[in-house]
Amino acid sequence: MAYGTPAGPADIAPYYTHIRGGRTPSPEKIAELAARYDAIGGLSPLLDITRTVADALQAASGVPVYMGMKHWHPFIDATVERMHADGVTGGAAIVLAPHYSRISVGTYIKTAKETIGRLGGPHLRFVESWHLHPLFITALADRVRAALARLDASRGAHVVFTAHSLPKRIAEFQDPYPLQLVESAKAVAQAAGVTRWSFAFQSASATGEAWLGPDVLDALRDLRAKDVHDVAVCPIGFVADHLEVLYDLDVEAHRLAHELGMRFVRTESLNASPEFVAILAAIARDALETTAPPSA
Ligand code: FEC
Repeated sequence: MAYGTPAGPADIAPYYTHIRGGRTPSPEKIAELAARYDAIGGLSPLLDITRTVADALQAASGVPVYMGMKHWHPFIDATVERMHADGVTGGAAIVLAPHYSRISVGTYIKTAKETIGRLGGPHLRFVESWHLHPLFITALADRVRAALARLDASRGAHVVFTAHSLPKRIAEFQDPYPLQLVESAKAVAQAAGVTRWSFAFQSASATGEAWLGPDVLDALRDLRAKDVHDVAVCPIGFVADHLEVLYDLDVEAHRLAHELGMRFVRTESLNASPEFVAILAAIARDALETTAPPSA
């Protein structure tokens, strides 16, 4: 399961409305979002990347792989319906986001479970988080090292790990999201032999409530004030190139770093790399091995 993305400009308004739980955004907000898609070439590559990952995983595992999206076609509920119609009785369900929050990964799972409840199957084993999977940590550590190699090591480069911000109210239900993010960042830094690193959130929405910080843009200003000139950003909360990586980091954060006189690089995303397919195959195998047989 993945986030979903508009398939064309006409989808932007209904997609945004779906993200907001059915509340239609103002024309100004829709225009702002359309401008961000324009700035990354018109569309996000997220759906294509996810489809390539699904096909590669199916080829590698020999098990049928279905793809369902949280906010656009093919929606998760339609995918579960298709699995049921195809006669699938059991399987593993993985969200392409490594860290669990009740209001992110939790809602993918809730949607799938509601559809399963309505149909009476298939029996799926849900993987809630995989943020410390050894193959994930190794793949990111390799990418951090490669990013640092593009900077001037003699100038004391700093790594900023980032993930999507969420409203601060998640603390009210002891959500594991912030802790899991720091656990991943710590493990990757250690595996890459990096000692100068920090964590920041990105992509907070202007919803009127407080969101988790520090924001990556403030983190960059802070580092510059501390005389850091070279920064590598690693979006540890995302697995693919999409709007939040290609715009919020590659355009917005990059532009700020440039204005501050800093050198800025971003780690390569896992996308449809063989390493990522291997990570998913390992997670799926573990989940399938522990799946209880479907009840008769
Ligand atoms: O490339 C694409 O077309 C899709 C990029 C995309 C990804 C993504 C991932 C996450 N989001 C998470 C939480 C929220 C919350 C709100 C929210 C709003 C948006 C908007 C767009 C958007 N998100 Fe997203 N998110 C992506 C795109 N996200 C577009 C609407 C415009 C805006 O606010 O910037 C606020 C909802 C509200 O207003 O009520 C909360 C989280 C993730 C990472 C985990 C995951 O992938 O599921 C958490 C990719």
